[in-house]
Amino acid sequence: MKMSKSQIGRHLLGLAVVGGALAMSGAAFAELGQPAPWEYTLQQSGSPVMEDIRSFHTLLLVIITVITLFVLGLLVAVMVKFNARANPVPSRTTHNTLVEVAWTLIPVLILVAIAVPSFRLLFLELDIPKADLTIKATGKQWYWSYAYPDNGKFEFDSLLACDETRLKCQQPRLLSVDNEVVVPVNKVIRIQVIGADVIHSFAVPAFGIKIDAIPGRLNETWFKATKTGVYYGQCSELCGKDHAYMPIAVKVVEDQEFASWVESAKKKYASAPASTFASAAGPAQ
Ligand SMILES: [Cu+2]
Repeated sequence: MKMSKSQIGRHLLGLAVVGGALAMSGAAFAELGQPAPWEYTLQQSGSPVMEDIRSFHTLLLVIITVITLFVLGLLVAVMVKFNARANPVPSRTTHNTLVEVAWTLIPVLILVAIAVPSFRLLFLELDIPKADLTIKATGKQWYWSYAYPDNGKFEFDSLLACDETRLKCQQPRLLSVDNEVVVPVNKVIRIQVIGADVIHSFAVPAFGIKIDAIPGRLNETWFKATKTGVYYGQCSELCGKDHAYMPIAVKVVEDQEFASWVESAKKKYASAPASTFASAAGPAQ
């Protein structure tokens, strides 16, 4: 079948419209704490740190766009005004003190303007506030184990719940786990991260955290979830054949629900510490 140019044009336009609509719908249905199809921005923030990461990202995007447009404008001006036809007798200027000082100073000022919020953000991430709760996450090939030293020292394993062999699973595929980490809302949670065998990385995008789990070295980071819900993350350091199958799921609940979960978890995990394939208290929503 041969298509005329206008037909091809219409097909391309149709494709663009469908693509655009898909992108918009993906963005519109983005759920807090998990990625969405066609998502091209950062995940919605679920913690103050991620809030700051997002606004820093937006600031950089504005700066880089202005610089790119400015340089593009200069290039176009040079091409139009100073080509051989428009400007047959070129100027022999080789130095201009004002311009040279300006193109040295202005980039320095831009870098300083970027450095100030950048360092503020780094310190916010690294300076762990007084923690309300400490959890230890251990990366293993290929699952995570969590310990609650403040709440009765229980410990449990968290394994992938929905993989490609279980397509009927109602929870997000490759992200949900059998035993979620449960934390109270609006509390500072300190996460201590370590690797048991190789290097893993504990990352939850909506909280703006990503920290390596290194054998023999205890790393720590923190987050404060501001809304209840389930937040998903993944191991973010290539750690072997099942690297893609060791997700992280953090369930943020109200204080009361957390207290009752602790009581049931203490009993549930007391007899079989760090058991494998212990079934979850309930499915993730
Ligand atoms: Cu890993």
